Amino acid sequence: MAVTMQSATASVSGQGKRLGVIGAMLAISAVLLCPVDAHAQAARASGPNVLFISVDDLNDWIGPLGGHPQSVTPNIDRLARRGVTFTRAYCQAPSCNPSRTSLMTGLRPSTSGVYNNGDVWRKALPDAVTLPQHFMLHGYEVLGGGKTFHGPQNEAASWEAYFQFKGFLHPPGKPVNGIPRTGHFDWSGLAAKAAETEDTRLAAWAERYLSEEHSRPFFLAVGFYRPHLPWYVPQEHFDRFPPSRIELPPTLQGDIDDIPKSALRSFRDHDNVTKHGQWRKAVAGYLACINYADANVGRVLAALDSGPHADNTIIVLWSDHGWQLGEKRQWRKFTLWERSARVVMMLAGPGVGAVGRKSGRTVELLDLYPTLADLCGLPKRPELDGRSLRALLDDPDAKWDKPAITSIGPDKVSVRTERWRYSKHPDGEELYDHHADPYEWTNLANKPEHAEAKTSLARLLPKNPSRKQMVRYPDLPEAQRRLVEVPEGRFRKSDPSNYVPLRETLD
Ligand SMILES: [Ca+2]
Repeated sequence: MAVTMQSATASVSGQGKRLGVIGAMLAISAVLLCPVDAHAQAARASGPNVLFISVDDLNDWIGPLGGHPQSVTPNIDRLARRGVTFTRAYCQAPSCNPSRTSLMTGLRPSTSGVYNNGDVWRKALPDAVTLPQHFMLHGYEVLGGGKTFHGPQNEAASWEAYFQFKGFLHPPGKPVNGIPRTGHFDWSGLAAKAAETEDTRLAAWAERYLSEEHSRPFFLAVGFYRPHLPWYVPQEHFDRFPPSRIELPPTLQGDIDDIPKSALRSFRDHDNVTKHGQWRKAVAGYLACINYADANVGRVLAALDSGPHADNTIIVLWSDHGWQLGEKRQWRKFTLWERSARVVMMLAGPGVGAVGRKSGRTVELLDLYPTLADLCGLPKRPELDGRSLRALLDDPDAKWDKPAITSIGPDKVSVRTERWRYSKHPDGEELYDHHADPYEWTNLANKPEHAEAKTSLARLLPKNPSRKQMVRYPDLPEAQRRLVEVPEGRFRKSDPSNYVPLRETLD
């Protein structure tokens, strides 16, 4: 941290000066906020490297999870063949900030009180040692890029160096889909080459790092942004998915009739999509973005494989939550159903013995923190809510009794076991039997024959979930916003022009 503050003041360019001053202030505030000991980096790490790749808003439409029969993800498929894929992995909250906060701090939303995108997680958890900080404390070189924490709430104190997105390309004349006042709920091919797009530039940055020797083991977080909206990626990816041949996700007439009202969000997106004849085009757009994301993942993995760290690097691939494309007339995330709560979670490399296997145990994104600490020989942090997956990485069918919990708030929460999903809302309940009903079409919550199952599932929900009052990001004074913007002076070895504030609002 002391190193950070020195370098943060040593900027040169005009913009650099501005960022340098802000950076110095931020570094000071970060030091105040962050309990990481300044001398702890003297510790020598000897564990394997970690390549920690995330894909924003990616649901289960990848080859190994089989969520959509037409998805094309050859690189992710290859990764599945060299590691373990968790087929029942779930987010702890179905939106970016609370999900990422939970993963990065190892704490449930019901512990932290961080349930919403606008909740300022660092104010809620001033003493939390984040996953990257835990690695930093134990001698790792810790770098990040793209979207790791929720965009506006990234923090300097968790990274030694960061690749910041500059701004994303948009097609001329957007919005393209013809939906009035659609904002970023839009889809289109771009005339640009992949190398000009932000995610591919991020991949190139990671590729360069992976091709070099480093004096310490590293923890490298690479956070791809698409398929987050808007769905603008190079046209070649759209060309693979002609809308006329695209299959829609399975739906059932009357499906929502047996659901508590508060479980559903607005039908506005779905009404717009159907009215403007965009359903197949939207599904094609999402598949195109997944295909683009897969290509970027492939670039990074190829660089790892051809570089000096190929044999000593744990690979993790994860997504922060799922995404709905018209199931139950819903779009986006923010719901407690399978398509919104199920995530991508795959591990490969040293410590992952069950090569090419799948595990159907119910696991959670917040298990990644204790798992990576375990695999790398770092001390356990007793405050964490998750559990190391190590046993499942050797035997995917090993005994396991932990269900997966997903929360939208203290009173909107869902538990998933291998067979059941039970959700509690302020105005009712849902119970689905996944053995018989993979699309969660028939709510069994009011069936007397399932009363016992329901009671035992309800017991698995968090007790006394946090109702702490959160500081909201929009209420932060201007000087504290981007409290976490990474100061330019911290970056090493890379083009400083990368390190400018985000221009697109991230949600
Ligand atoms: Ca239903």
